[in-house]
Amino acid sequence: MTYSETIAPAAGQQYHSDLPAEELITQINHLRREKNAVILAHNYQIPPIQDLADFTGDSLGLSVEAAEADAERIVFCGVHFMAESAKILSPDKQVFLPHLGAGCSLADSITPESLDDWKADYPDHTVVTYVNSTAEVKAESDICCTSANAVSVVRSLDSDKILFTPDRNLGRWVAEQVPEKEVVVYDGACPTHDVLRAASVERTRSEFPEAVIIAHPECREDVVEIAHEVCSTTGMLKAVEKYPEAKSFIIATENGMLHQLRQRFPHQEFVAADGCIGCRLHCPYMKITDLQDVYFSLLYERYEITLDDEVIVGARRALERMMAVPRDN
Ligand code: CIZ
Repeated sequence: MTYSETIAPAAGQQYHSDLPAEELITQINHLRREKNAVILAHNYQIPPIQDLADFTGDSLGLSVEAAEADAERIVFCGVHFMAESAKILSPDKQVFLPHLGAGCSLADSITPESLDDWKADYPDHTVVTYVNSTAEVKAESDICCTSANAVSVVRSLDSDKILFTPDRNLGRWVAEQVPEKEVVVYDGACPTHDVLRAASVERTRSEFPEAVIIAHPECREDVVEIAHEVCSTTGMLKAVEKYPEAKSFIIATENGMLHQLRQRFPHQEFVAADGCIGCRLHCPYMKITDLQDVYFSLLYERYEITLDDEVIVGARRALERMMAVPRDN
């Protein structure tokens, strides 16, 4: 069977292909050329998807790459808010999310309505919203931030009163580093990061006593406190370069990151911080997309991300304001 012979299922039916992985990859490669599409894979995606992508990285970096790419279509292998960010930065391109089940509980923890209610209690505060949020929430915010630039963004603001949303762990970490400002933090969290405790990391460390511990700032305080480096997924790739002599690293973030690290640094060892091959550091939403979803996404041009113009304008303003902030680390 070739890509053109595949029959689209009736409405409500699951798309399914019996093609083996190698054939799916062949068909994906054919389709991406035919459709002038760029395939993006977040660092937390399954390894076969990371391996076939044109670009791998964090959500904002990928959206910026896609905006600069000479492509008509973007297939974003990640979660829903990430594909929205790509659409916000490339409103004239078609953006597709291969699996509609790829949501994000952290992004869903705040809605435009709950943000408005919260803002009403703090009328003098400036709203800083982590990019792990819906486009509508971004559009209601003063400025966005990533886990890489959150501290610089908060420092850059004229205001000393900040509402930080939606991640309470990232917000607490930012507040600790910018003590001169009042940072009121929303009570959302990424369940994949929030489940990890220092005790699990210590158990892993007992097997790798010399390991460098690298943690994502979405982790809880007890984990961040014992880490040697605290950074975004892109920051982790740079952090490893600081330790050319280190034999092993304990990685406290979603386990998809281990694949990127092992590819880039094949002579060093990377282990999941929960000590059980990353079984708890597993985001079900990030892992829901597989090769056949990418194939059907290209073949049937689904599931297209559409956003109201007003939302695009508001969210883009918050993202561009963030992108104009110089990094101070
Ligand atoms: O925004 C992203 O890409 C996420 C979820 C994490 C990171 O640090 O790259």
